[in-house]
Amino acid sequence: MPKENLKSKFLGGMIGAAIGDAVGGLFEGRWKIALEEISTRIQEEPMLRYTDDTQMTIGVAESIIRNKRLDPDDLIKTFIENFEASRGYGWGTIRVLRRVKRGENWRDVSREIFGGKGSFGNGAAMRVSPVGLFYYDDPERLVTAAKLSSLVTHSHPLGVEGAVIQAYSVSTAVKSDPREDFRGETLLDDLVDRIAKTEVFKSKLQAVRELLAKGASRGEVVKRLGNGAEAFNSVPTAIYVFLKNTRNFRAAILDSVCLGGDTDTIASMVGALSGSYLGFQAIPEEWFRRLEDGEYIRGLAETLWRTKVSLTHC
Ligand code: F2R
Ligand code: MG
Ligand code: MG
Repeated sequence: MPKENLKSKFLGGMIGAAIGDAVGGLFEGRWKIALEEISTRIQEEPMLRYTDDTQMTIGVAESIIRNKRLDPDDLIKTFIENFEASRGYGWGTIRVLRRVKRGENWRDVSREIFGGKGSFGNGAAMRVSPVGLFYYDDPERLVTAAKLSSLVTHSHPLGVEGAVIQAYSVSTAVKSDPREDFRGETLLDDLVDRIAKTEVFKSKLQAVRELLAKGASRGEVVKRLGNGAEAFNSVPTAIYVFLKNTRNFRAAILDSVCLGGDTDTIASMVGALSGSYLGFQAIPEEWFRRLEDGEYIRGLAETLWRTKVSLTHC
C-alpha cells in the first residue's frame, strides 16, 4: 500500500474512534434518539469532549509507541498515569486501576473482579484500535497483542474475544482499498470461521449478515445484537453499523448513535472501522476541528504510523 494511504488510514482510525466517542458521548445511556436531535446537539457543542474510550485508546497508542510493541506491564502503568475519573470509566476498570495503583499485580486483580470471572465489558474492545492499526499486516501477532491488551483489565474470555474481533476488523479495514467496495462477506466469514471462538459471538456475527440482507429496523438490530456495555452486546453491533455504512463516515456515526444505549462506545468502534477503511479525508473537517485534543490525537496517530513504517523497513 502507498505510504501516504497508510498514514491516512492510521489517522482516520484513531481520529475516527475519538470523534465517534465524543459525538456518541453526548447521548450515552439514552434510548430512542432522533437523527435531527443528534445533528442539532452536535452543532450546539462548542467542543466535542471525549470519554474514557479515547482516554484509554490514547494510552494504548502511547504505550505501543514507547515500546515499539504491546507490553502489558507498561500498558497498565500508562492507563493508571492517564486516569481521569471525569471521563466516566466502567466500574470494573476503575477497580483494577485502583488496586494495581496500590501495588497489586494486574494478573491477579483482573482475574478476581466480578466474583472471580473477570470482566466481559466492552472496555478492552473500545480501546483496541491502535493494536489493529499497528499489527494490521501480521494477523498472528495482532491476535496475541489484542489478547494481552485486554487481559490487563478484562480477563473474561468474552471480554478478550470482543477485543480480538474488533482489532481484527480494524486491521481488515486498513488493508482494504477504499476505492473498491468493502468485502463485508469476507470479513464476516473470517470472523465466524477463524477469529470468533464462542457461540455467543459466532451467532451474533451470523445475525449481522442476516440483518444487513433484510434491511432490518433499528429496533430489531438492538433486539438481536444489543447496544449495551458488554463486549458481545456492542462489538457485533459496531461491525453491523460499519458494514451498513461503508461509504460514509458521518452516516456511520449518526446511525450508531440512533441505536441508543452505549452510544459513545459503539460509535467509537464504528469510527475506528470507518476511519481505518476510508482514511482521514473522509472525516468531516468541522467535527475534527471541534474535537478535544484533536491535534494531539492526530500527532499520536502519525507517530504510531512512523513507528510502524520504521520497523517495517528495518
Ligand atoms: N462507564 C461508562 N458509562 C457510565 C458513566 C458515564 C457517565 N457519563 C459518567 O461520567 O459517570 N462508560 C464506559 O464504560 C464502558 C466500558 O466499561 P468497562 O471498562 O468494560 O467496565 P466494566 O465494569 O468492566 O464492564 C462494563 C459492564 O459490563 C458488565 N459486566 C462485565 N463483566 C461482567 C461479569 N463478569 N458479570 C456480569 N456483568 C459483567 C457490568 O454491568 C459492567 O459494569 C463503556 O461504555 C465506556 O464508555
Ligand atoms: Mg465512554
Ligand atoms: Mg460507553
